[in-house]
Parts: sequence; C-alpha cells; structure tokens
Amino acid sequence: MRSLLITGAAGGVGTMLREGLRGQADEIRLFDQRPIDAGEGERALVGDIADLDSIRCAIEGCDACVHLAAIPVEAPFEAILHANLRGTWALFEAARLEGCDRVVFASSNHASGFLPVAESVGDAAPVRPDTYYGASKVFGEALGSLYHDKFGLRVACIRIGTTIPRPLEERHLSTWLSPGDLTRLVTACLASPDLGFAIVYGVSANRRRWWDLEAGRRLGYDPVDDAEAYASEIQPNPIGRFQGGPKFTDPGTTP
Ligand code: 15L
Repeated sequence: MRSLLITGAAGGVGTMLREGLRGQADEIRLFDQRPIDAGEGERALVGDIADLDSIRCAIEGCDACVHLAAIPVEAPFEAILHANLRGTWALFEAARLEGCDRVVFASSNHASGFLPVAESVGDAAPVRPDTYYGASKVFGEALGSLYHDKFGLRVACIRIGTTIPRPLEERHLSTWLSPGDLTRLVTACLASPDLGFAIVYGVSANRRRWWDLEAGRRLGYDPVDDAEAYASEIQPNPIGRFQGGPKFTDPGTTP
C-alpha cells in the first residue's frame, strides 16, 4: 500500500495501532487534533475531524483510511454531534471525493451494549446502543453502508471490544481485544479482496466472549489471544446485566 491515513492517531487505540501497522504502507499519515511526533515513514497532520477541507487534504492520495477519531465515551450530545457524527460524515465524504475506496471504521460494542450478557451475537446483531456514544457508532455504520451501496466504497465497521494491554476486570474476560489481535483484525480489513460492507466484532479469541468471530474470519482475521490467560489475576466484580457494562448502561450515565 502506498499511503494509509489513521484519524485519531494520538488516542489509545490509535497509538497501539500505529505501532502495529508500522511499515505496512510506504507512508502512514497520522491525523489528530493533538500534535504527534512523526517517526520514519509517518507524517503527522493536525486538524479538526469535522472540517471537510482539512480531512480532504489529509486523505488525498491515500489508498485506505482507518477512522478512529471520535469521543470514545459517553458525553453531552453536542460534543458527540461534532466529533462523532459530523466528523464521521466528513471522513466518508472526503474519502468519496478524493477516491480513497477503503475505510475501516472504528465502531464500538456500545452500538449493541444493551444486549443482555447471556446472549451470544454475531454481525447480524440488532443495534441496541447504550449511550449517545453508542448511537453515534450506529450512525457511522449506517453511513458506511450508504457510502458502500451508493458510491462503491469498501467499508469495514469494527465493533471494538476493550482494547487495552491486558484485561483488568471480569467483563474484559469477555470483551478484550488484545493489541496484537487489533492489529491482525485491522490488517485483515485493509487487505481483504472480499470486503464490500461488513460489520465485525473486534474481540480476541476469548473463551468467554459473547461475540461471534465469523464475520472477521471471513475477511481473514485469525485471533491468537485469549483473555482467560489473565483470569486468575482478576478480582471478581459485577459485570451487570448488559454487554456494555454498568458504566455505560446505568441510567445515570447519560448526560
Ligand atoms: C469503548 O467503545 C470505549 O471507547 C472504551 O473506553 C471502553 O469502554 C470499551 O468500549 C469497552 O466496552 O470496554
């Protein structure tokens, strides 16, 4: 690949992915509202994700984009509207206008966070957002579908679980996506010749997972990590009734 754009590259997931994808493109452009020190083969770009002109400049000449820029937790609606809704529209529109025909969109498990923990689900899972944040990810998936059907973009929406270096609480034994598996999944989405439009759950091969790996496997994702390896180090704590976890599904958490 010649050029790859990563938006939101200064965030937690962006930082892990930047490491994992190093060397996979001749040039990796790192777009964020915060300045980034670019390394070899990288170019840092500062801008507002909701500004169409900025993102058009950033994506011009790119073969693919990984779109991570967003508010990653629940927040007041106006903030979500700007970064997650306008920002995601600007990204898809810039991709269309500049001829970047492959977008990997960082959706979230919170698009379906109100599914009960007892339910095991796959890519056909109904949307059950648990927050404005989760609803904004559903909007992003819908835009991806629209830009695929109408303009032929190849779009993978990854409903990311919990991407942290290691599981820290009981829920993570089900939801963990290890940094290594994150890179494997995004790499598969960037490379698959079969990608049209897909929604895949971003989760490691955790034996306690609720989410089906099939949609990811169809694109070539082959996870190797299992959160169970850390189970003995984790203090038991309440998971709650819903997959999004109590921090997202408690009525008090919506501003
Ligand atoms: C997410 O989508 C969030 O960005 C992250 O902060 C975690 O809450 C993660 O999901 C999770 O569900 O653990």
